[in-house]
Amino acid sequence: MTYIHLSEIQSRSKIITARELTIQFDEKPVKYYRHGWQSWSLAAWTDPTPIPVQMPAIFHPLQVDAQHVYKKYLNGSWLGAVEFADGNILLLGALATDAHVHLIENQLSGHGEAGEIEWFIAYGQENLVFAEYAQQLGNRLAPHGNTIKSSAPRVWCSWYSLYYEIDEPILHKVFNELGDMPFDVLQIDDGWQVDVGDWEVNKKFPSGMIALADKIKSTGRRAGLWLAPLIATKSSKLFREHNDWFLRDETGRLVSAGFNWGERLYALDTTHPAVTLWLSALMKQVRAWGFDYLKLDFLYAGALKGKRYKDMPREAAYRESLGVMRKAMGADAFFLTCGTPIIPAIGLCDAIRIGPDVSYFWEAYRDAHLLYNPTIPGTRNAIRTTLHRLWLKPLLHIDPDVAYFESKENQLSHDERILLRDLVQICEFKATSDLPQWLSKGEFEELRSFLDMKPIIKQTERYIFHIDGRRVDFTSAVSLPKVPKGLTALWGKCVGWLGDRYFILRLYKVLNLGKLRKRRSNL
Ligand code: 9PG
Repeated sequence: MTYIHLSEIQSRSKIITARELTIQFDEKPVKYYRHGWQSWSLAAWTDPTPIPVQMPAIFHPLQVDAQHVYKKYLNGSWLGAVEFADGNILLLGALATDAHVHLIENQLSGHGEAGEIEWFIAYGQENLVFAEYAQQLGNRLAPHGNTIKSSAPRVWCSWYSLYYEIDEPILHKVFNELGDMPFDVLQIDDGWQVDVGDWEVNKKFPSGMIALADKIKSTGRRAGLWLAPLIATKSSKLFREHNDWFLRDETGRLVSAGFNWGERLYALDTTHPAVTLWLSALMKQVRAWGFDYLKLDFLYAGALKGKRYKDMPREAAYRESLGVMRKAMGADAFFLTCGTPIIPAIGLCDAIRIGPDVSYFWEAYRDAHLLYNPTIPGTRNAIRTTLHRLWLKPLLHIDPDVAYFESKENQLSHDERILLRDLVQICEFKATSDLPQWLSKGEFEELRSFLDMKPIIKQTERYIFHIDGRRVDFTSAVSLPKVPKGLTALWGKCVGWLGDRYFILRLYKVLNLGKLRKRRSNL
């Protein structure tokens, strides 16, 4: 165990190799920077007090690092920081995978989960400290130069308007009506596949995947496709036919990868030689269809705790699987990672989703106040976490998720929609799912000028930016809900309990699908 006192690092940064490391300071911190494990997990400066364990627990594998979620003290993945009364911060960050940081009273500590690693420690002004950490991460995880090959693509993605309700005629209609809107990529999201695990085209696309990619390419754009290659639903053929490919714990039980699509999810053991071959073949197949922009999602599954075919640390195993997929898809493909543990993805992909999903609403009372869940889709959740991960920008393209322009099917206020658009401009990775059919003439033109804009961005305070000289204040999006007390807390527990029941989740899925179909019928 290595001990350091803050006075030893003031005014210069340090890199120390250790498995366990503790930095001691005398003054009580005023804020704590917690950094969640994967794209959707919370990242934010908060009061230095623990927050409730988010509910429902069934979602833990896909929303947080399930290994640490019940810890009573403040903790985060790979890095943590404290802010002192004078505004200076102390950051402790791992320069490797498989590491965790925690804060107990006046001690910020790091723990290498798989042995000795390098730790970056710096004290000073927030922006400088994070910039230096990003640089050091880049030196180690992207040593051949960062992966930013060109400017970020402008993407139309099918998810946030059509959700699962995509089919060939609807997408063709959208592609035609987008006209010459300056998108570089048209990306098909979830809904084209037979099942999660069975990456073959379903009946809604009778002309097949090659024809779909051809249709996109005929509009002069790159064809993009969503896949979740490291998970499978219980009902999939993959799960039934290759049960031995899935991750199990020490006792031989299947490891849960959470719940979605009204089903239990399981994770592939990516170190199994047959799985590696299957993943490579899948990437090559998708390229052969004509897609060269790949949004690979639910990737956390590759880094869950379990007993692997090859005995290696879980995040190192995940990183290796990203390398396998990258190699198979080719360096010329654009690779967006989503639902991914953050640090292990650096250097292997072109872009990374750095927050939870946006939504056509700001915040849901049930999710924010009863379940205390900041990872569930919602625009406020997305803005909060994305803002706190902007420091990753020098390393790779950062995806804040889509912006909205339509007001027809949207519950966001005008100001909320603008705030989200401003954040998207700051990130530079610009996408929307808006259907041309939903956009008024004015909104259609707003979208066009948004895509064409290259504003000058200046940050003057933690949450204050100037976009082409216009002051933008993100403060309204960053605070966390009040910790529920009394009856609200009790009611929250009940809702959380219900949310852990499979039959309730299945019922919820059916009701939700009805809602989505109704939205689509408004075309
Ligand atoms: C497709 C979507 C979209 C979206 C992704 C991902 O349960 N969850 O916490 C949860 C979070 C996000 C999520 C799905 C479930 O969305 O981020 O862009 O591709 O999958 O299913």
